[in-house]
Amino acid sequence: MPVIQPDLLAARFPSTFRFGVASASYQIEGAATEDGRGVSIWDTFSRTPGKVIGGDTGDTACDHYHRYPQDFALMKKLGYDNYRLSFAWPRFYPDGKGKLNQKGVDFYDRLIDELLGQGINPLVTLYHWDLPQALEDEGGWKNRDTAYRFEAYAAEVFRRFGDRVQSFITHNEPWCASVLGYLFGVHAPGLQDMETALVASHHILLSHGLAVNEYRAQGHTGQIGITLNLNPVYAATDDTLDQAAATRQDVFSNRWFLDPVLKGEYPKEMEQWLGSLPAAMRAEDLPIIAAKTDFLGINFYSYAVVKHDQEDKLLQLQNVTPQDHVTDMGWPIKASTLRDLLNRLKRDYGDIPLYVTENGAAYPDVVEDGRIHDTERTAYVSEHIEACADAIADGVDLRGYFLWTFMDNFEWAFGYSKRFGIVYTDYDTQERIPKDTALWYADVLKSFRTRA
Ligand code: IFM
Repeated sequence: MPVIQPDLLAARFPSTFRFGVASASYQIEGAATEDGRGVSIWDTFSRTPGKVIGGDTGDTACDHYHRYPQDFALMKKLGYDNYRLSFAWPRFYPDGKGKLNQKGVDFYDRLIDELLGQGINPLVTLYHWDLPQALEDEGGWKNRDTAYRFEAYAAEVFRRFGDRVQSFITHNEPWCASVLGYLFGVHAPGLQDMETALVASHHILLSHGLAVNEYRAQGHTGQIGITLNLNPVYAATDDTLDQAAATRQDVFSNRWFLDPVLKGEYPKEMEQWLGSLPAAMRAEDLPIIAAKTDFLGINFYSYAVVKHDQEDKLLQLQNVTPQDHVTDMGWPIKASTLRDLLNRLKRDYGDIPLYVTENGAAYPDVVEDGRIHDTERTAYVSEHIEACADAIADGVDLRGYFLWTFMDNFEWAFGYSKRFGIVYTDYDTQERIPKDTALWYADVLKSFRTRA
């Protein structure tokens, strides 16, 4: 599919639409021990041999902690005027609770002021996976108390930043935090237990609802929501067994989180599949979890095609998604599935305002004469922005699109081996080089701002 011309693409969006770029604290900041920051579960996990490719850690990452003024100046130069970032809980509360670390607060004070000074609008995520290790030592998200500690941290952030930051996201991808972290063990804290993952997911969602209620109680006029990573699922055939397999995968990947947040209930299929839910997933928490949000954030990367397979232990299915068109992560690409997903959300969950809070692709970039010709990434982004425009034309209330990610950074268990940035990071020199996609996206945003 050809890359669509920036002005033609931009013309398809309403003037209120927010285009931006996204990032997360542990992936870019570095300065892991500076100014009183506490240890996070990702410090512990990445320093454990064998957990992250190449033994990489976020100790230095993009050194954004020291270079944010230059990074924001580059954003401004490229015309990116909406920026989704996350705050690191261990900078506020090194032990997750107790005494506030003033130097951590001061850092984000300076950072937010710098952003606003550059005319860039911040959207702040409170939790993008860097749980204070001290809380993990007390059980992490499987301990109900962590939800109340999160509420206290969120309350402090809202009090201090609620005037300057108009958009907050409570959690980023609770599916990853609980399933990758507590069931598959490939993310921090690296546990492998189904019941623990279920309970962790419930407490994360509880903490989300508590934070939303706290935001309202403080009387802020901005907006608050949650970001879920969603993966549309298709059955390989019309066969009823394959259709049922697709439903199971959809419950596992999507409805486990969508239903409690937007409907105040867990999918009944979960109980059929698991026998019963753990007692710690208290039914009386569901009205809190379903606290009304102002929007739903969606992180979208790929899709899945599945068929029934009795031999598979977890969900009795096999992933048969075509592998002929994949990114460097091996994630299959089909942009029309984003349009399907956005329409499905409207159909099944009502007309809640939606944001694509992440979308992007990793490719093995090479610098040639100071340029990075990342044509595959440009095509990926162009097709997906077009899918957003199609969904809006279908009547979906989509309000924004945030590209993942501004610059190459620490890609969790893949360390620095995967590059998702539209700006190239030279990890030896910390030089930033805008890739061709960054320049193309700058043109889209320029056309968007100046269109008739
Ligand atoms: O890098 C991650 C991000 O932290 C969360 N969403 C998916 C991205 C790519 O894997």
